[in-house]
Amino acid sequence: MIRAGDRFGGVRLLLALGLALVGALAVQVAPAAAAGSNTFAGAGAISGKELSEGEAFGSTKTATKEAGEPNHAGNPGGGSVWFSLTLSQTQEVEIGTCGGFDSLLGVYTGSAVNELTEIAGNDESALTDTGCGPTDAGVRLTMTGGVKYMIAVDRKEGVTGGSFQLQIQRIPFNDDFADAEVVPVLPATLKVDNRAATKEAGEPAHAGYGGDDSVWYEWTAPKNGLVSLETCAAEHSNTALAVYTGSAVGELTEIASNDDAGGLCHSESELRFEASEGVTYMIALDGIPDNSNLRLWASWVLHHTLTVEKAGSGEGTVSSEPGGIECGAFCEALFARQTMADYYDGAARLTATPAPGSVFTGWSGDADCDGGPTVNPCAWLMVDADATLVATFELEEELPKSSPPEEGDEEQKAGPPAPPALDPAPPVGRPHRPKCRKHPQRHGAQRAKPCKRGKHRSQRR
Ligand SMILES: [Ca+2]
Ligand SMILES: [Ca+2]
Ligand SMILES: [Ca+2]
Ligand SMILES: [Ca+2]
Repeated sequence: MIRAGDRFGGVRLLLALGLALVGALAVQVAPAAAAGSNTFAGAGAISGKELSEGEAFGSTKTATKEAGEPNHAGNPGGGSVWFSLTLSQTQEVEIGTCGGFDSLLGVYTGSAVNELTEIAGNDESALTDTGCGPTDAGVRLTMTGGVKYMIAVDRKEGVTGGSFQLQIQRIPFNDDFADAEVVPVLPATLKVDNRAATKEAGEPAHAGYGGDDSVWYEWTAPKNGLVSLETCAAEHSNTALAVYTGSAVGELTEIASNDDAGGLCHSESELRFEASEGVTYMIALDGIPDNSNLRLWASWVLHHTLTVEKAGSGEGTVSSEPGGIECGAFCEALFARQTMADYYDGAARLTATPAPGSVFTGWSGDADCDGGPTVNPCAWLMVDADATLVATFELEEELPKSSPPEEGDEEQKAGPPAPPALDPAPPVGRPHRPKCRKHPQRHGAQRAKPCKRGKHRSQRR
């Protein structure tokens, strides 16, 4: 069945700088649920929506065969229904019928029913990605952009016809290892409809995953560094990821792989690997043929230096979790945003501890603390740069004292403004989190925890 793809509305803030490949393909084609026609001349035009959502329908029940009409798939048939399809660019596609009867399929070019050139025909489909039953018909062919193709669905001779769906899926350009899509620069979001992708002879099971709907990416590291790959934004998808070196699909060396990342990623995938300058990595993305809108997010794992400074009349220390900063003595450390959790929990947590007689009054500098400048500890939301965090400690005795106002003496009692009230520190392990977001890392505001999701589609089956 062709399924409506998951929709994504947001755009990752981080992509603004380095996004290179978003949707390598935008084939404007097919079906706003086009209806077939009994006559060749009235063929239902499949158009108006992306091919990935393509679906057309009709019924052969009362349809007839026209004078001069060819036998579809070599069978006399008797009740044909016609569609036309013109792609904007050349594309390999899979076309299949899905009905409750023994169907035939024919694809032609030509402008008259008695003057057609057969491009493809089929009776019983061996295709697994389209077609619903053993008597459904399906073909895989390359359609040339700008050419009008005529598609006939017929009922087999002597068979009672009925209603059917005509399913059209595009074959991803990077289905085969040899056609891997080159990823020129990180970070990148790689979008693909893998429903009609296939498994090649000799291709390994990625992360041990039994899927056979792989697409390939090729990326050459411009420098040494830690790289992150994840599909976690493609909600309700069961994916597998694997990274290899090697020049043939049957002779690969696995570098890293993951099937189910678990946690917030559910059955989607997430992995990291140490990339070496100049080495070409082959990345396989596999998944159940269930999502026309898979997305692979590839990025460097960010490492940035956080520098802590102290200000104010008081004394105190600042320490970090993970370790690295014990300021006074060590006021600078390198931190990595290692996991999905770091997107909203902060790359490091900085705790300010005032010395006796001093009070911590807040954070400043260009480091962004989750929850605001007075929450202690500070969960540092690393974005894409080194940052400085200033902890201010004031001597308790120098802080203005507040006293209850006396009646009729407001003006005299109005002293200097009171220091900012400290927000209560959140309990350890439960940092402040605003409302949830479906795709936190694609909103740039990396403070919100992803919303809880329901059971995965595959788990509901
Ligand atoms: Ca007909
Ligand atoms: Ca058939
Ligand atoms: Ca493949
Ligand atoms: Ca998985």
